[in-house]
Amino acid sequence: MRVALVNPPWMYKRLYTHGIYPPYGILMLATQLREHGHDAQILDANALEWTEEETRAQIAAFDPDVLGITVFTDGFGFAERTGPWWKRHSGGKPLLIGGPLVSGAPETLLKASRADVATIGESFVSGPQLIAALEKGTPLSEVAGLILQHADGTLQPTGPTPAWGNLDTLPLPDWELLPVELYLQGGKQPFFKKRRINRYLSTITTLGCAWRCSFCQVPDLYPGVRARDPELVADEIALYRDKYAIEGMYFRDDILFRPGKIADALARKVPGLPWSCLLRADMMSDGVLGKMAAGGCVEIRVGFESGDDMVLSLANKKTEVAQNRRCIELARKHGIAISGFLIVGLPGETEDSLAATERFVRDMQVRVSVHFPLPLPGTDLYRQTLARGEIGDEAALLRKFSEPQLPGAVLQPPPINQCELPEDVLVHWAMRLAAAGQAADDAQTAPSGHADSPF
Ligand code: B12
Ligand code: SF4
Repeated sequence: MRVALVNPPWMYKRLYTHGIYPPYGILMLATQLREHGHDAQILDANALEWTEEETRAQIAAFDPDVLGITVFTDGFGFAERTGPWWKRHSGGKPLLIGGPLVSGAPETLLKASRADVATIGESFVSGPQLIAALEKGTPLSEVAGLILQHADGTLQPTGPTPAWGNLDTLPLPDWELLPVELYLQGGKQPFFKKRRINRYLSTITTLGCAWRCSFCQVPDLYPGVRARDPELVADEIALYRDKYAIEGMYFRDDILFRPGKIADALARKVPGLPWSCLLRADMMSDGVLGKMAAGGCVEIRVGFESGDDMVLSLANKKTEVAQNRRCIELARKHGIAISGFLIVGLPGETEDSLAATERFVRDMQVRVSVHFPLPLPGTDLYRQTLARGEIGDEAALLRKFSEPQLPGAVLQPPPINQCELPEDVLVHWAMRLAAAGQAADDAQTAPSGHADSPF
């Protein structure tokens, strides 16, 4: 079958001027579908900088039998405008939607986009089965892990999503399905710009997370934790070094599990190749950071979130400020650059907690990117907001997520305030914290690694 999988133009692009990011979910799905003999193509509107109209023209030109759209946080508007267009244009050919926002709010996305099928959670098993069923004309209700939308608008869940048990048996992503040269260069400004690493790719080694922070959807998206064999991860990276002459690697895992083991494998198989990843402070010890440095790690980024233990505890973060401070010291001891993320306005936030966060940033002289909390469907924060009666119309909320970011703003003010402080106070503190983080970054004599997005 001819299957077009679309990575929509990102509305948050303004935040990501320093790099482009592969749509890993549809990259994996397209790779699998091609292995099954389908003509699957990715229409990468984000990387190729197509407008919505250009994207629809590209879809029309490819003329697929099936259209699929991946929907992230900012993708509601595109799905809402493009789904009905596709139905009219194609005379009713199938429309599939998937991705994190769909998994969190499937009913709202199905209604708005008029899609026939939503995949829930991962689609390593359900995705190929779904396309096979469409090709053969067998009932889609026999494929588990979907929600079907019938012509009369009724919705039919097809049962729990089957998980792909052993990630090592998944095919490696076929980067040729994307404009790989653009990704290698990291967009207009290289991702590792400050380190003068000009060619890099990324990979994912883990699905799921062992923690359950209130604002994060990952624990709901992939229950449990599955991780790839570090030796095979290192083999994949060696392959990219040989095939694409990469000079660096970025791990896209939410949290890189077993960083010491991965570092050991990289030290043997791709010695000297610099890499970077996301981690939790409480996973870092002197020994692990030493191994990571020896294995090529040049930068870690950590979800500090707040400089106040009460705010961290209410967010179920399960790390303490002292652990974040210690992690920064240890990383620097091993010559690993460290930066992190803050969330301004989590439940329990006060001017005192924000002042504590500012002290943390200034004392530690650490670069931070600053965000407001989004109640993402599928998170505990969303459920808390819903229980307070503050969600109302879910479609209106998701539409708000897909508004372009304000020029020059750290982020738009939170769509739903999660604390007692007024919005203008939160915006003021967010700017102040961002400035403190920037000052820390400017003060570093050594290059601090990523010049990339605030995410
Ligand atoms: C890498 C990453 C990024 C990268 C790149 C994003 C990208 N295009 O891949 C960057 C850094 C840019 C990024 C930015 C942001 N991200 Co992000 N990111 C991730 C991360 C860590 C991995 C995504 C991934 O590749 N997963 C692995 C693949 C294999 O899984 P998948 O995408 O879910 O796809 C599978 C299925 O969903 C399905 N599928 C997906 N699409 C489709 C389409 C069809 C048609 C079908 C049939 C199936 C299907 O098939 C895939 C294979 O099974 C996830 C967390 C996570 N573990 O998923 C957060 C996550 C997706 N991000 C999140 C957030 C909040 C953001 C930001 C808003 C943060 C911010 N404040 O700026 C921005 C938004 C950017 C945007 N335009 O949407 C949330 C999304 C919540 C939501 N409901 O949308 C997540 C879940 C993390 C969290 N905190 O909860 N992110
Ligand atoms: S924020 Fe990080 S540590 Fe917390 S649940 Fe999400 S992935 Fe896990």
